[in-house]
Amino acid sequence: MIDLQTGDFLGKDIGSFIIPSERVAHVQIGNNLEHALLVLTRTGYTAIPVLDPTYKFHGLISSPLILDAIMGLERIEFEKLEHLVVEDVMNSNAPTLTMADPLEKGLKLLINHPFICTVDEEGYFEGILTRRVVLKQMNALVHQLKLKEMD
Ligand code: 4BW
Repeated sequence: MIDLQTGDFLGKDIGSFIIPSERVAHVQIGNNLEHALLVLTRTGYTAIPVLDPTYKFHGLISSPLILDAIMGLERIEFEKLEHLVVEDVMNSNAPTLTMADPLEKGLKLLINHPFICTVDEEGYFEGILTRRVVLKQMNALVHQLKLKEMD
């Protein structure tokens, strides 16, 4: 919860707002697209992080990227799912944050992205900052400010 006494919501480190890596669904760079589509479908998420076996962050994979990769001229080429790997298709230009970044930086990035991956200084994956978590905190802040106004 945001503390109104100490204030400065936007200046807070994002560390306390992230979903830790062990609770984030992910795939590995060498997995085939069939496996990635299974993970996306089973978890219900539209995009998830791509890591290597040492947990280094490499990019994001999403259902639209997978569908685009198997889209033929006249039909969806489902047989490609087995042969293409995540590394061939993922978005490797996704922005990242570090735990020490201020929430303000995360907030700006979340305007255009539903979640941002957090990495350490060597690029190892630490977790994600999602729109849901930030909006929940902001909603609580607005509510507290409203109650304070009524005092
Ligand atoms: O399975 C779900 N469980 C819950 N609790 N909420 C879900 C689930 N699937 C979707 N949602 C809700 C969340 O509010 O729909 C929003 C959009 O989902 P998305 O993007 O398009 O799949 C969710 O918003 P969010 O929590 O702010 O999450 C933003 C995005 O972050 C999600 C997904 O791409 C990613 N994400 C969130 N939690 C994740 C995750 N990726 C992997 N593992 C997780 N635990």
